[in-house]
Formats: sequence, structure tokens, C-alpha cells
Amino acid sequence: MRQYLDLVETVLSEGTHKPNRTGVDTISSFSEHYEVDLREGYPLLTTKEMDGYRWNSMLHEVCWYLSGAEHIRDLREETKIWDAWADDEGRLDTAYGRFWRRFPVPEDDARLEGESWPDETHQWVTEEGDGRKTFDQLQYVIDTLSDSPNSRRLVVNAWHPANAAVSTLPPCHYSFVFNVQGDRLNCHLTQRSGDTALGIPFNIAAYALLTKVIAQQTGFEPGTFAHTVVDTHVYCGRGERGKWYADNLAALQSRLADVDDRDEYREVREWLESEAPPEAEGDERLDHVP
Ligand code: UFP
Repeated sequence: MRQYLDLVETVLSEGTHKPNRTGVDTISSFSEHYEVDLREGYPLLTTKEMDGYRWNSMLHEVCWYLSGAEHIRDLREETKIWDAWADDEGRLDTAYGRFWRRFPVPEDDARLEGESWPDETHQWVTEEGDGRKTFDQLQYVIDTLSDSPNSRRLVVNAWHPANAAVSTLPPCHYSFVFNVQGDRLNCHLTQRSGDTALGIPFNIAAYALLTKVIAQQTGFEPGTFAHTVVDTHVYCGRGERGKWYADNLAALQSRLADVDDRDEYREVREWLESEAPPEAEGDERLDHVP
């Protein structure tokens, strides 16, 4: 997919070295955007990123979002991708589906005087077993697509500030908006942080699928998937080694791009050996983050 390759290219050539909480530094670029026309096919990357296990994980993850569950007890039977972030009982403090389908409605005493919020007689509000009221954002979007397809309020938001402030992994892809043009249903996703190699191929596949599912359910043709990633990054290594890669990647890339024959390739190898990056410090491997 050309858009993905362009994204990788932009981050590597224009990004800057950026340490972060993981200890493995990144090359990072601000506010990258691309679009995919879903009429041209399904954007499943053909690199090794979306192999059988990941494809299967992605399918189960989307079903899990749609289920509205706040735990991974069923999901972890199918895939390990969320295990590292949940406790032994399977509770996960930031479960996307919970916010998509059961976003907390403020308690009576948290409302301003005279302020009205929909109660449980409202079609999108549920009174949970413990009395809390929650709002189904996805059902709101689906119903509104039938009644008022020109609405510009078709937003699903997974970001709850108080939850995000203490969560082990606050939502990365935290808000999406549907928008109808003609008979086509478009989806725009905003992501605060995107691991270009590992996370983004997953995120593209999941939201393209979601858009197709919602389009089918509401009688529209799938349109465009548009994706804005605020901090778009490639992990490049720890400490001095990470910095070396960040500083030398652009040079390495342009030298490799010029290689036409074996002699030139040998020259690049000699150059790399003479410029050898510092030894790795500690474990370079990142746990998989979905
Ligand atoms: N990440 C993604 N996509 C996801 C997800 C995580 O790219 O759907 F859940 C990556 C982005 C970042 C890391 O590299 O996981 C999350 O770290 P942070 O919270 O510090 O941004």
C-alpha cells in the first residue's frame, strides 16, 4: 500500500530523534495524515506485519471492542495482545469497547444545577447492574446514520481524561468520526501515538474493517478511511545506539537508494562497518503493543 510506504518514508527521512517512556528511542514525526479508498480493496499490509496470528488477533480485537467488555477474559482465550496490560483477573483499565459502548454518564450529584442528561429511558442509555448509567456511542452513530445521515456529529470517543491520566495504556486511537458523502460512508480516525512498524498496520486493518461493517449495517458503500497520527514513530534503539540510528538513518537510506549493483552495495556495507553503530544497551525488544 503506497500510502503506508510513504508514511514510513516520511517518518524516517523527516523525523527527529526522540527518547520516550519505553526507554527505546524513536524517530518521530508530527501529525502525519493519509487516506485509503476502501472501494479499491481492503488495506491489509502484505509485509510480514499482518501475518496469520496478527490477522486473527485483529479480528478478535474488533469483536471485543464491539462487545463493550471492560475485561479481557474472553479475548485472552484467542490472543495475547492485551495480556501485558491487564491484571490477573483480566481487568483492563482502558478497554476501548467499554468507552465505545458504555461511556459513563455523570451521576446526578456530578451535574450542574438544572442540567439535564438522558436517563435510562433513553434508547442509548443503559442502567448497569450496579446502578451506573452508561451511553452507547456506537449505537448512537448507527441509529443517526439511518435517521440523519448528513449529521456532522457522528463521533465515537474513547478518551476519558480521568481514566487516561492513570491508565497503564491510555487509548492510542482515541476518537473516530463517520461522515457520509453521497452513498459513501467515510471514517476519520485520530490517533495520538502510532508505532509505524507494529501498531499502525493493525490499526489500519481494524478501522477499515469497522468502516465496512458499519457501512453494511447502515446501507452505505464503504468510502474513504482517513487517518491522522499525531506522534508517528519508528523505534530505533536504546541509548547511544538509538541516537546513532536516528542521526545516520537518512544518510544510510539515501546511500541505499542509489545502490544499483554489487560493488555499490559493498561500498555501503564498508561504510556501515566503518561507522559501526554502538553496541546495544540492554534489551532492544519491545513487548508487543496492539
Ligand atoms: N500503539 C500503536 N497502536 C495502538 C496501540 C499502541 O501504535 O493501537 F495501542 C503504540 C504507540 C506507542 C505505544 O509506540 O504503542 C504506546 O505508548 P505511549 O502510550 O507512550 O504512546
